[in-house]
Amino acid sequence: MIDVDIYNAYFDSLISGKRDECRIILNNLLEGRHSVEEIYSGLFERSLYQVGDFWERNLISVATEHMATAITENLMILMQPKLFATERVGKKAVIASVAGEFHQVGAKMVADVFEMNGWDGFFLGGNTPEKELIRFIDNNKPDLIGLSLTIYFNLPTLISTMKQIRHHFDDIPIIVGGQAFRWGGREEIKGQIKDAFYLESINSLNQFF
Ligand code: B12
Repeated sequence: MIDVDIYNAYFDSLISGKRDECRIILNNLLEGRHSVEEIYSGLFERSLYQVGDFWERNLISVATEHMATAITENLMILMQPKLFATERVGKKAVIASVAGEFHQVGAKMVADVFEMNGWDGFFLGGNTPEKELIRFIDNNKPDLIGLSLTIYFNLPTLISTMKQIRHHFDDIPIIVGGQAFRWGGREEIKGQIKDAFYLESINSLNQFF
């Protein structure tokens, strides 16, 4: 667990745009006993959720929220030595957010967890057009597909994308996750698409490793 004072110092630096201070705090945590998962959930996820909360309450501007997200995405690059140190296992996962879904940090974390466990984690980012996703899957023949959803209104797009994937590829398991499922949708996934699963968090990915 990340010390509360360290977290608070990081959060203050993040919303003040002090990139170098964020970097120093992160590097100290990486040199200490903190795992990638702890940093992803206890530092990056927690701070972005707090950014969202501050934005909702008008305590920070949209510009500050954009800046905090950009800083976080840059800091995630510093995690790379930890991610690629693992021996490759010869498996591939394609991870994306569907068309209309611009939130991509969670999906990137999922792809990183696969990389850290020796898989090739192809990360396609946010707002991935359905046809392009299908084409990418066809070209790369992954062992698993992961889709991330944050905005509940994008659920119909997610479901139609999953149906298209299943239409073209009968046997590649699909996992889905993200904050949208706080509002519902888990049953639709389970009932409508073969070999499709909702996963609560990145910790649930351990079943694949
Ligand atoms: C950054 C941000 C944006 C950025 C995203 C940029 C980017 N590069 O990703 C931009 C500016 C695009 C944006 C836009 C919008 N946003 Co926004 N955004 C956020 C913010 C502040 C952070 C998102 C984030 O990265 N969180 C951190 C990641 C790590 O968390 P995560 O996605 O939940 O992922 C974790 C788990 O869910 C899980 N997971 C995620 N995906 C998957 C997939 C699988 C397979 C698995 C196993 C696990 C898994 O693992 C991750 C790690 O633990 C959130 C606040 C929040 N609570 O998250 C608001 C938030 C999500 N946004 C919100 C809103 C309303 C919007 C807009 C509608 C605003 C608007 N009026 O335009 C638009 C919608 C755009 C769209 N169509 O997608 C609301 C949503 C409210 C709701 N009830 O749905 C939030 C919660 C803010 C708030 N407090 O109100 N946003």
